[in-house]
Amino acid sequence: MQLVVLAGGVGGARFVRGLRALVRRDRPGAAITVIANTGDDLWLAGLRVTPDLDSLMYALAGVNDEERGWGRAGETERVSAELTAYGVGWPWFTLGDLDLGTHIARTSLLKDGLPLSAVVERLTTRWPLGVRLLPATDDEVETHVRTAEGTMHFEEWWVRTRAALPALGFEQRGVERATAAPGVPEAILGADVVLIAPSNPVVSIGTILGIPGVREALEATSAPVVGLSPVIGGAVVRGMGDACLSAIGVATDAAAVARHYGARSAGGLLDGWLVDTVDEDAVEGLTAAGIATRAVPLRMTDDDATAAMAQAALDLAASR
Ligand code: FO1
Repeated sequence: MQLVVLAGGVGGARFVRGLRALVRRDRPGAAITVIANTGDDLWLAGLRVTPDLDSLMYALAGVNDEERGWGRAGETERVSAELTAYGVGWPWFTLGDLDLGTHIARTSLLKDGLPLSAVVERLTTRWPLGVRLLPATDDEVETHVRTAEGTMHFEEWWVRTRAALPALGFEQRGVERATAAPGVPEAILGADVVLIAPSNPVVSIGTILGIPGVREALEATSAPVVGLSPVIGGAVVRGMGDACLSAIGVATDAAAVARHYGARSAGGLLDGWLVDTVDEDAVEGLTAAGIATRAVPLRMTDDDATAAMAQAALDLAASR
């Protein structure tokens, strides 16, 4: 069974780890391919930093800082302090010493001419992740945020301003020239199920969907597409995704996000959608709109809870 997941960083990593646990326990023959958002990526201190790929890699390798959701466990920041002393990089965007090892290795391989997807493959051979990790694209497509103070890289908006500056719009710099990374369309077309992780619908999932070739593959695949709501009881579970949703005029609500993604039968993305039990009242309306919806517990409190969510998503996909 070929499972494909579209995922961002922090929420995506938690979800994929639970899906992997489910597969290892119940479906050992299944394979998982993760298509990761690369819109948060940036050049900083001369290094290529890829936040969502790194959150996924570190979490699946079991070396992530579980508390923060990004970076490495047991991190130190000696080099970062030196960079700040020299006024290099962003003092408010900490690159830990172990994390810098990843960025230096990635940048070195990129400079050797490897495309990002080959770099990811090379870096992840260090750990048995149990999934295939693919960047949505090998091209540099960075999310920039338009604000009243001007346009800035997503990471500056997200980390320096804590998404407190109202976002007037998002732009994917270079997306018109980009193509999906090798293996991405094939994975989607060959999938038995495509899952949309409970990641940021705008800057993570939305960015992946905007990469030329991705949406076409999603329209063409015979696989059912089932998403899990990143919004529970009118609030995003982590992060500041609500700031992104309001910027595009979508309410921070489980049903609104599903309608934003759209029903596949009406030219949108979703065949199925999982909402948390507190959002049970959304089930009837969404199902009537062509998005088969079920209400199940969606809090990823641990791998078992997340595995149960993943099972519910696979059950919903199978019922299509
Ligand atoms: N997030 C923060 O809130 N503060 C930081 O200093 C920070 C540094 C950082 C360095 C590398 C990296 O891969 C991620 C980092 N993040 C930091 C998290 C980052 O903003 C998120 O991983 C995503 O880009 C948003 O979900």
